[in-house]
Amino acid sequence: MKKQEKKPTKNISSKIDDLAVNTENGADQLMTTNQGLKINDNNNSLKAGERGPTLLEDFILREKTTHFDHERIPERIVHARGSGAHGVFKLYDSQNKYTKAAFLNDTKAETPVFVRFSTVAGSRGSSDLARDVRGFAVKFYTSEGNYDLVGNNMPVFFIQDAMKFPDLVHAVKPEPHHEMPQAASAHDTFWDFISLMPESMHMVMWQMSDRSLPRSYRMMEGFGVHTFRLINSNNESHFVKFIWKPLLGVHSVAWDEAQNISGKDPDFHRRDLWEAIESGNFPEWELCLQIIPEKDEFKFSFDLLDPTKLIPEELIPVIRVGKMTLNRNPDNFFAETEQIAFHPGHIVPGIDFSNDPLLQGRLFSYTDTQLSRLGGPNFHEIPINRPVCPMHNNQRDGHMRQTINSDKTSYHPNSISGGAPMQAKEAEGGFVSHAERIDAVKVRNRSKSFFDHFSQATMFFNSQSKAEQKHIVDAFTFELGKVEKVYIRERMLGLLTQVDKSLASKVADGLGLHLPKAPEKPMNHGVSADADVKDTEPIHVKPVVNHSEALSMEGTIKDTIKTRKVAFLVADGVNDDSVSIMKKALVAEGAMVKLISLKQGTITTEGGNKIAVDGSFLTDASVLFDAVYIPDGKDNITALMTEPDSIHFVNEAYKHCKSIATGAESADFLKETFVKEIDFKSLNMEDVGVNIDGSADKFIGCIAKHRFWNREDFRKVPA
Ligand code: HDE
Repeated sequence: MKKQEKKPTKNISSKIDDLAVNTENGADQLMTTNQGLKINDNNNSLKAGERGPTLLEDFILREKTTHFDHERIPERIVHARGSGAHGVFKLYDSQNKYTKAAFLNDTKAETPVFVRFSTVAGSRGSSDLARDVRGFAVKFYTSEGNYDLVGNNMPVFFIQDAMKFPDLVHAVKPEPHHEMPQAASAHDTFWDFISLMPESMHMVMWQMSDRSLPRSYRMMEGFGVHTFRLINSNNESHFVKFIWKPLLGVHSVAWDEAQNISGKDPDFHRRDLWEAIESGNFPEWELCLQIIPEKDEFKFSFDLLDPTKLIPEELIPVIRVGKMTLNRNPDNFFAETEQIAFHPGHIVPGIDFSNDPLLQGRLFSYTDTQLSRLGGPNFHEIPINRPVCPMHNNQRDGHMRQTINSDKTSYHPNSISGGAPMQAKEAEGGFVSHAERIDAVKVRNRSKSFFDHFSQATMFFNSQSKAEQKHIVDAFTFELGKVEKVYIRERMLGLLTQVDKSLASKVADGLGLHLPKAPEKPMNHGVSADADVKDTEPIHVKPVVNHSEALSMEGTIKDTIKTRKVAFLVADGVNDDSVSIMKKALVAEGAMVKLISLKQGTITTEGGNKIAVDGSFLTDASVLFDAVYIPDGKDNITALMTEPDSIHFVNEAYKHCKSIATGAESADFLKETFVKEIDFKSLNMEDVGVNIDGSADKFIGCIAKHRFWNREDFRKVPA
């Protein structure tokens, strides 16, 4: 793969590059100790005689070993596994009506960004394809300081109050007695907690949907989740929700496929992001805002401060305000992706917080966690975390301090340094918190406006396509099927009846259980310690919108095959034109083609040409591709027909509802596969994503549709 020329994203990159050390072409660079002493022998330790014991004196061995022994830092308590990239954000139109934030005012500015995508529950070395929420954290290096939009790929969260976060994370992480299962929510402690926390039902619907199995980080939405505030230069405030929309559309894989990918390539998403950027296919998202005037704060049947609620786009449309493009891979995973420190409290003038109790709790946690993860209070000096604007204050010293402050004063006010650094007036860009009027009694309580736990869960379910609903039923049946304690399964069924009766009864059927007559009481163990739980019972309201189109992936962008991976199954005797014409057509549309054969090396075509293959049935699998094509050529077909791995390859692609194409001659191959089960007499082949006439146009149209989930209605294919 051609390495892209480095495209530095201005300030942040040049700052990092200043400190970058690259020994790749350093033929004249001699190896030294960390003190600069040239090393003469890096193969042997210092011993008393050739066969004697190693001497304690060997400071070179000790320095090397000591550094190695301390190369690991604690992984993130959540979101430990992640992948990052550099890029830029460009604004379409000034948003000065709503905010004074410079990067949302200046349409000429190219704001450098670093994005880190992550799974939540798994460890650093876990698989990318776990059924999980994905983190979507963006650091904007703005002219007014770093702004972090630390979101997820789902618009709501499990809990309403930060007080419950350690409980939630303890419940989902591997169980403490045997540290199982890794990167999975399908176990007793998670569902025990969820079944006692009705407020989590909306989020759990998202988590059990295909949204938790993205095809690619590049094909995920991002959400700020909480309601924030935008403040304009007149100090007027609007509430806002932040959303990222990917220009390639929102797409997912099948659960069976996800499990196979975890084995075949646990780095599937990381590799996908890396390769897309290296090959110049820069991922893009539009930043969208949902703006709510202050006067409308109480207009909705749900509370804007409740992070288990979204605002349907039917009620508040999204405004697309700018585009983010990721255009450069990190130079060093540890230095950048691992050491980046996000914080929802990193804001700039023009952006402020709402009183969402989950957001408020996050404001403490993120700095605190970096103290142990990155080893002290100076993590802002790590190159990836530095702001690109000037930074001065009187904070000093601490572990691993990099800055050498040469001035005498480190206090304010002072006269010795002429009063510097001075406080910035508001007109000079000084940050002033929004002057929200608060006149309240100090309480440890939850607002009753947070007590509707089901209506949006129902709205989400109603908004899904038939196939998506089926996947949700399957996901609940799988996850609860892994729960050992039957009373937890039953309690969950009780909650599901509150979301949708048909969903609950299908899951009950799959688990071989009866639906409970009524959900277990009290339902709100999570909300109040009060013995009289009457007041804390969830309330039932009708979904504010019955069907919200943006919640389903069915209607997403499906007009491009850019970066889609297509496997050509080939063997000796393959027809030259059948390969080259199809390949040319697909590549012209931006797809990536790989020739897969019985073994690696070269094959000889019908025309006697030798062509190199890109992989074999041993190194590659259908789950790593979006579509599969079997070109013409008599000998090619005979060889493939007698190879069980090629038949499995197509059967699996068929099972995962991917596009399959053949030439007119190679259509015979499909007789050996489950494709033969389709009743083509009553169905149009393109409606089920199978093309047997070698037409590139039809194949391209089908690949763009992503998947043909309707195939799941036909005969089931064994894995
Ligand atoms: Fe986080 N979260 N979180 N979170 N979160 C962390 O910070 C926390 C929440 C999110 O790529 C930690 O540096 C609390 C919601 C992302 O580095 C930690 C609460 C949302 C990332 C932490 C929440 C998120 C984190 C772990 C409830 C979506 C990864 C390591 C009050 C809007 C950022 C770290 C990256 C990471 C705390 C809830 C998103 C422990 C206390 C809601 C994307 O500080």
